[in-house]
Amino acid sequence: MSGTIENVPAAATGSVRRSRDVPMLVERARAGDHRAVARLITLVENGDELLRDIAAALAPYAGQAQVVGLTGSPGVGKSTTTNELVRALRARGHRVGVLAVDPSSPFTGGAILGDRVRMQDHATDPGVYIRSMSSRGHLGGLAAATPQAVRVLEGAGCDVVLVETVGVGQAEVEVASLADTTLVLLAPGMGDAIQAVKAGILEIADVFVVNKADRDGADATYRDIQGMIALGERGPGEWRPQVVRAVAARGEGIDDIAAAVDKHRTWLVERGELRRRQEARAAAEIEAIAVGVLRDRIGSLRDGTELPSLAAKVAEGAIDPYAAADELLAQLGT
Ligand SMILES: Nc1nc2c(ncn2[C@@H]2O[C@H](COP(=O)(O)OP(=O)(O)OP(=O)(O)O)[C@@H](O)[C@H]2O)c(=O)[nH]1
Ligand SMILES: [Mg+2]
Repeated sequence: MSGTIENVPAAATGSVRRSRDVPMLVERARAGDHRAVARLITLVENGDELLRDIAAALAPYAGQAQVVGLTGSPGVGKSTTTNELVRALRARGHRVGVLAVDPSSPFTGGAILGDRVRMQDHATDPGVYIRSMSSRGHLGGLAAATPQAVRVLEGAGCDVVLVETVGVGQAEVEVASLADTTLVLLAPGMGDAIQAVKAGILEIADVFVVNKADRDGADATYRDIQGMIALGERGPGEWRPQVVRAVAARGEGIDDIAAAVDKHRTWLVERGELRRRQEARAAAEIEAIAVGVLRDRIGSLRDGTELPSLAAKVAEGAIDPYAAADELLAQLGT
């Protein structure tokens, strides 16, 4: 596969300014030009005015990539596992995209560097795209930018897109909902199994990976999580989360992880659940975009007379804020 990937000079992709350049840029990305892919992701990340054209050009490729999310506490071994999964997927001849997403901190320079270093094995492989994203400078937030970045990688012909997210707060639940299959990584001795349940992670995990199985306490973690899964209620035919042990740092257990992902994939397809998840994601995307448009319009009314005059009426007690909001919405509809 890598033999068919051609290199296009930087100048050819660096000058995209107009709508009519977008289809060409997408074509280059599909041909395997890494710079074109990088440029597209930067444009969608920045909420560029070409975003609509890019989305339109990428639309026909929707749903063609398998999206796999990896989440878990800091340092649990997500990047190491991702790196090994990329190796396994490349051995099968797949083209692979990796998004390393850090929703927690605006200062992720270190983390990005760390990810890059650990995935250096694939740096020169033309069949692998690796991209880090942090919340810094994102218009509309990371939750808005990440699905579009996945679409770029999908449009670029990636068979599999791996999305690594640090498991802090609720952000990873949001980003994990991007994935067809979500892997939750745990490590022994971190109290992770308990925390997993608290953070609502149990609901989003399709596969649990007990990584660092070379460490003491791995068996206990494995038993804990199995116990919690056993307690969970599920109807007949519902997916029962798989639990896999791994020592990602030594490449052990990676085949088992890949097998669990395959098994889940088969279940998704057989149950019609894959399409259901894709549609749920599309609904969330549409909603987020529509809400964004509405917010912008309301913002523009701030500068006009409508919102300030309504605010004055509410402040002086002439009308209540609900009635004022109705008036504002009626104004938007026109
Ligand atoms: N002992 C042991 N160490 C591991 C294993 N897997 C990864 N590590 C080490 O754990 C550390 C963190 O690994 P990463 O892959 O960067 O973890 P991460 O979850 O991506 O970390 P963040 O992205 O910073 O949240 C590194 O020093 C790895 O070498 C393992 O199976 N066993
Ligand atoms: Mg990492």
